[in-house]
Amino acid sequence: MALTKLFSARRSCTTCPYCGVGCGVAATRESSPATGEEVIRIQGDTQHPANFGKLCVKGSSLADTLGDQGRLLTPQLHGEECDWDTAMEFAASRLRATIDEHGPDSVAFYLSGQLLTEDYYVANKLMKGFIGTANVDTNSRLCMSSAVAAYKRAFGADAVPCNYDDLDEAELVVLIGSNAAWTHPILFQRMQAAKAKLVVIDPRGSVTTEMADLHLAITPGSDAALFNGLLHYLTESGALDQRFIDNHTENFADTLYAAAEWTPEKVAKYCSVDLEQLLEFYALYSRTEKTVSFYSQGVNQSSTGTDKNNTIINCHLATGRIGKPGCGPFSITGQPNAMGGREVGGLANMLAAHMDFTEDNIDRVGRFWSAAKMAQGPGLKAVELFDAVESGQIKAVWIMATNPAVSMPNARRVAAALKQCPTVIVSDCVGDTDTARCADLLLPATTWGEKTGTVTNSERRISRQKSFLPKPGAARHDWEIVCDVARRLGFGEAFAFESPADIFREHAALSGFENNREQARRAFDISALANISDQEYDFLTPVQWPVNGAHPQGTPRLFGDGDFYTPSGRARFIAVQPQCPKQETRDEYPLILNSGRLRDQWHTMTRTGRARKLLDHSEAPELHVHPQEASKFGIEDAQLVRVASEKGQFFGRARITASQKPGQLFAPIHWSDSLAHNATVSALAIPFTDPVSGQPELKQVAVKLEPLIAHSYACLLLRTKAAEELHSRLQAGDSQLFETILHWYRVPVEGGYRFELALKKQPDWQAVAEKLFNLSGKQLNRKQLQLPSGERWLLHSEHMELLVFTSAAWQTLPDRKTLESALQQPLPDAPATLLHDVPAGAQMVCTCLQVSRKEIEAAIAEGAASVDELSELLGCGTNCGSCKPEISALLNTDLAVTVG
Ligand SMILES: Nc1nc2c(c(=O)[nH]1)N[C@H]1C(S)=C(S)[C@@H](COP(=O)(O)OP(=O)(O)OC[C@H]3O[C@@H](n4cnc5c(=O)[nH]c(N)nc54)[C@H](O)[C@@H]3O)O[C@H]1N2
Ligand SMILES: Nc1nc2c(c(=O)[nH]1)N[C@H]1C(S)=C(S)[C@@H](COP(=O)(O)OP(=O)(O)OC[C@H]3O[C@@H](n4cnc5c(=O)[nH]c(N)nc54)[C@H](O)[C@@H]3O)O[C@H]1N2
Ligand code: SF4
Ligand SMILES: [Mo]
Repeated sequence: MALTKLFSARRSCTTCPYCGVGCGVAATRESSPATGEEVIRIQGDTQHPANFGKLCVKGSSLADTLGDQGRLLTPQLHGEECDWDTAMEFAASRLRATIDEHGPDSVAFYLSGQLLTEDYYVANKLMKGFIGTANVDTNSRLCMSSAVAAYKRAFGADAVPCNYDDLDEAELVVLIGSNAAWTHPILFQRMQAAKAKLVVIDPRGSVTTEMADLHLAITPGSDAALFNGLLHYLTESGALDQRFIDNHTENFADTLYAAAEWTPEKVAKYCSVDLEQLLEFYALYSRTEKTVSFYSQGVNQSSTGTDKNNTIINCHLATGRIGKPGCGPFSITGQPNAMGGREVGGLANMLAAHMDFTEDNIDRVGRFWSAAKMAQGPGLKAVELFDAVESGQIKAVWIMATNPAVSMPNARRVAAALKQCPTVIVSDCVGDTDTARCADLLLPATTWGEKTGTVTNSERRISRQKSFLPKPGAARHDWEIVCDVARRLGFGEAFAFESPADIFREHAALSGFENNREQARRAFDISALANISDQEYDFLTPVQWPVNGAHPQGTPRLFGDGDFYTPSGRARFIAVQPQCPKQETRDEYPLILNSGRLRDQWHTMTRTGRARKLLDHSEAPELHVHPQEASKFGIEDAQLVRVASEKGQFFGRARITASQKPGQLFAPIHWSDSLAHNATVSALAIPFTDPVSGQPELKQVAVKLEPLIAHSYACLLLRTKAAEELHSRLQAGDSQLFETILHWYRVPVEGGYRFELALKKQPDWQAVAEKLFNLSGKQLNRKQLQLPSGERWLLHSEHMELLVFTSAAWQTLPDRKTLESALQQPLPDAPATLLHDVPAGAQMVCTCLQVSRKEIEAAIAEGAASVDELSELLGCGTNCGSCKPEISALLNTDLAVTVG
């Protein structure tokens, strides 16, 4: 995408805005040889220790997600554009009035692991030190809070012991509830290169499990039993490190006692895995000293996620496999700055800089901040927070850099609660999101490429994000917006920051403030950075905390000395009684719905959804179903289906695949009401939460399934203006349209949008065209074609503002890429040609080089026998390599699993 108003240095080293791997990115301004315009070229930063120059498909497509289209460029008050002064006065006066009338606990902030540390720090400081409430929570509650709680229980601190080198050095990597091949691709590539044995624990098959030496497809939610059983086995097989247990831990006996009943036989039955395979895993773990457990949402997003995390940690403590190269319990973070949020105290139960709400800490932080009004205890956690919005206890909420109307469990109720909340402020870089539609005040924020600050990745490494683009429109940085409101609330002195560097220095100073054994020893200490100059901040080399007097160059690994942050200095074993998911299947809801990520999309698609090529891998909401279930419910591949729980419904296209187990379904989390009809998967989850961490159970939802029978299908190509008109009608639930439309989703294309519709009946297209697009009947041409598969017809306007293709079967509509070309160059005979075109359905495996699954399968049939051979032949996998695991899975025809 061409960008003309560029101003900064030619090459800028920054960090990827997506996953918690935290890859270094080099953004370079270049002039395009074709047009002479300046363009941004994105490459991996070869100097960055997270990725050494590599980027996955999302990172390497970053340039395609830039540009002003769809951006929120001016503040909007009640749907009308306004200036910043009006916007800020509204925000401050509403907050002030609410606090005056109902007290500080009637206001809340809901933040995000995608904010930079500096943004996060000022928001947390404003609420907890000056407004006087701890009602500040974050989407990390849905993501990492069980991992945080488990680390704190075990180590006395939220401190990740390991680093990425441990993945290189490990001889065994156990992935638990992680689809790393898709969600942490660059780390997965590192694991593959290191050739450690790979065991994957996941109820469903995925590209990650395809690459595993052993895949244990356990019953959903049964992980704690598996690891209790492992602890028991380690004891029986003499694999304990008794010295470590005696000298550096506590509570071992009780924990072992709780695990003792979990014999391999009992575990195999409980987890429904093959006993021999289970024993193979246990034996492998038992004999492999260099073991890393790498875990993520499959264990975190559970009503007993903290316990599950602790059962994993228990096994590392029992074998002393912690604090040594190639070892450790490695909770991998999802968002680019989930860690930074944890450091500043972005979670409602933390105060700041790894201090929680003890009297001493409240006093300590209060003195450091010269706080006007310190919060006196923990605030509401995400689910409680939105419940309080619903009940009216919270009367003003400010949401920054997250989309809770899509990502929270029982999402529709969250949206409804927001709609009736007296004051909702939303800061986002994009204007059209499900959450933005609930806002009274919309604030345009800068985003990646424009903003400046720091992020911390999964291995505690702090890196710089740097701006290389100007602020678009009237957008402002999140920290600037917060500080402006703070000043208007009368706290100017405490928020007189002039730059992110200023904020960072204060944050670093607080981390070291009275941080010692006598006062309050904390793991998070970056005091060595408290006095860095602006220039040093700008050129900060990525560094792992603690960074203090004792470790001025940072600390790659923690706990090597067996000294922990608990009062006794010993790590704690936690005795766990495994529990089933709270959302239990029953007659009416007999299936378990699992949800997660796709390879090429990021969350609610506000960024990745703008890059056309990232939709080639998967462009529509989908549902993965086992063949047995499909035949039971009368579902064919690619058919539209409805999944419903007692809370909501989800529509998607069935993908029949043996990678799913019978009784289980899987849906991607990425689509929302902004992009499709009934495609918000979190709307189905009942918000049961973990009692320790407050993290909701998102991975196991009891549901029912049924086919949706469409009368016919239509594919519409519209230029931007007409597309926006249709989109707003669809979103407003236009009853006339919905008399004929069963389901829709939208795909951005060059020059406009493509809408895919499943129809209840054919609408009167001429009337629709006239009403929506101001095209009179005369301007529309109609062409008809009788094919063996049925009648197919096309309606188009003279200048191709509108092209409609309809057919009885979705699969027989023409190839979409060819159709899309008609919007770019309206050829006089295009429509007729298009009607005859090849059918759709070629899924791209290699997004970068545009190599489809069909091409790869054909080459395999011709004799290509390795990924390398296919790469040489077709080019697939030669850019970012994110698709290599999938190519490898296609080569393994025995498995014949449809992945993704
Ligand atoms: N491409 C892409 N990458 C991303 C993101 C993205 O949006 N897109 N988001 C980032 C974020 S914020 C996060 S948090 C991470 C998440 O990274 P992951 O946790 O790897 O991703 P998910 O797809 O949510 O879920 C992982 C796996 O958990 C499995 N699972 C479900 N139930 C259970 C269970 O009971 N036990 C076990 N053992 N496994 C289970 C699912 O089948 C799924 O394969 O990804 C990050 N990376
Ligand atoms: N069913 C189910 N639900 C889930 C999950 C699941 O696996 N299953 N996973 C959960 C997890 S782990 C996560 S992390 C969440 C993610 O869910 P969300 O956080 O709700 O999703 P995002 O799309 O990442 O929302 C980020 C928003 O911030 C905006 N944004 C981007 N950059 C900036 C910026 O610099 N400033 C501001 N102000 N805004 C910005 C984006 O446009 C976008 O609207 O979903 C959770 N929900
Ligand atoms: S693995 Fe991909 S998404 Fe994650 S930080 Fe690296 S380039 Fe970005
Ligand atoms: Mo996440």
